Amino acid sequence: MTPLRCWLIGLCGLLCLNSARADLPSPRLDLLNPAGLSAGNSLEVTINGPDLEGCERLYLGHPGLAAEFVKDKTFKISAAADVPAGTYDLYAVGRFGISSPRVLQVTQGLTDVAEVEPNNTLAAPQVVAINVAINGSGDGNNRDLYRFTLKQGQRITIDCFSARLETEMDPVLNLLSADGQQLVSNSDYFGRDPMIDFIAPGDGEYCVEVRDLTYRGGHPYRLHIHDHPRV
Ligand SMILES: [Ca+2]
Ligand SMILES: [Ca+2]
Repeated sequence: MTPLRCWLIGLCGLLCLNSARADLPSPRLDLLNPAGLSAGNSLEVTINGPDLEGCERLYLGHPGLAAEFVKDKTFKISAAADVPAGTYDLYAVGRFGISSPRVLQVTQGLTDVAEVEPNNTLAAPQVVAINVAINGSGDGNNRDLYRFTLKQGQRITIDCFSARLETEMDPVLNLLSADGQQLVSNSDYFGRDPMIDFIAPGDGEYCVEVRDLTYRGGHPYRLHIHDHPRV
């Protein structure tokens, strides 16, 4: 066999090996919805991504976090009351091995609230309390409105988590008075995540509007509305 032939055979073998490797399943977590929960709470999450067949187990990056398989791509996640606030890596484990990670947020001192659609108009927003973490999804060309009551002088933070939770929404926040006048707007505070620090000028109802700058929709976000000190 000539040296050239040996070299070509070797090259073919290498190409075939690389091709075989490229065809191997590669589990990837593209979606975790909701992307977080409050310490001391449990809620169902759904996952999605390629090559997640046979996935009945999640690996969570804190001993106080647990996951129970519910059905295909649905799990019940629990966070013990003493899990510190922060973000933790979450992996799916299935037939093709362990996936790439996604971020799970754990909060302390906030109540989890699930978004309820339709919430698209100032006449019919979703009514929420203060000190909540709302698990919502962007609406494409539409918007999400949440109404709450404040006392004069009450200081609140409205903080929308998207990029920090590795989701693809590019949120914009508009804070409106009860009659729909825009009071404050923000689109980028923590990278592409917006935040509003607001002191109520009077007793009454206020409404925060969340929309996706890219009009894509379907991407989860977590909206914190609280009057805790911001650290
Ligand atoms: Ca929505
Ligand atoms: Ca909506």
